[in-house]
Amino acid sequence: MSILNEISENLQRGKAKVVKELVQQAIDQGLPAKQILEEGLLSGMDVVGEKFKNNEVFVPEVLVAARAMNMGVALLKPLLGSAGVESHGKVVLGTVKGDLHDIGKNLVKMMMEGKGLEVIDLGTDVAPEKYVEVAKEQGCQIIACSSLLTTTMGMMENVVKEAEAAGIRDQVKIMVGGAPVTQEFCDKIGADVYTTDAASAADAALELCQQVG
Ligand code: B1M
Repeated sequence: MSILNEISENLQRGKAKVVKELVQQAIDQGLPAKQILEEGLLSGMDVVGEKFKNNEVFVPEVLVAARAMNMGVALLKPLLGSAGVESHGKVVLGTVKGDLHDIGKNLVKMMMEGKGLEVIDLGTDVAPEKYVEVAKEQGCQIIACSSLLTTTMGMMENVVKEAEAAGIRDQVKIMVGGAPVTQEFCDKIGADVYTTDAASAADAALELCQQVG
């Protein structure tokens, strides 16, 4: 098995220490950082994402795989910068104001990063103005909002309104998700994309960034 396959396989099994060692070996062998990232780490995370979507693996497996990916990425980060690898797009992500649930949001972040997107994570309890301020300052193509409470999901409509008021509504796509959120709700508040799970959110975000260019 090639070292890249080994990285991918071990990432899928959540073997963070082994992934770290293998990534270091691949670097020492002179493999390009971009290739190690794409054919080793991201390809492994893709498999995990698909399995998660199909209910073949669950949250704990995704979290350990993501931890393994992060350990590998940490070694590659300085090299990727110098190799001129650009991110596929920029997303500002957070759980809406009044809501402290972050497990799903963190999964969305990991899946998006697994697709090569740059994610600015504002954490939880994020005010509508904050998403918009950061999207504007950082030139994000996407604002992504998570909500787990029926009492806080309405905040997503305020994010849409705030983006309109700030004059950036035609420059950003607004993605929404979380257990109580539905396609109908997304349409009603004028957001752009609703997805049911983190892996689908990452697929949709990549597609949106590719459309925007
Ligand atoms: Co809370 N909580 N909680 N809670 N909690 C729920 C959500 C609840 C359904 C439990 C229940 O009553 N059955 C209920 C909400 C009821 C409602 O609104 N209808 C509830 C409540 C009421 C509360 C409190 C108000 C309880 C209280 O204090 N009285 C309180 C609120 C605090 C606050 O936020 N202000 C509270 C607190 C907490 C804890 C702090 C204890 C803890 C959160 C810890 C943390 O997140 N760090 C917690 C937990 C863990 C839960 C449950 C048990 C699990 C949520 C979770 O993480 N699921 C939950 C019950 C349940 O769901 N079984 C519950 C796993 C996670 C992977 O799923 O986040 O849905 P989820 O993410 C999914 C999708 O929704 C999607 O992707 C993920 C899967 O791939 N997704 C997106 C998420 N964001 C997305 C964004 C996207 C796309 C997809 O695009 C941008």
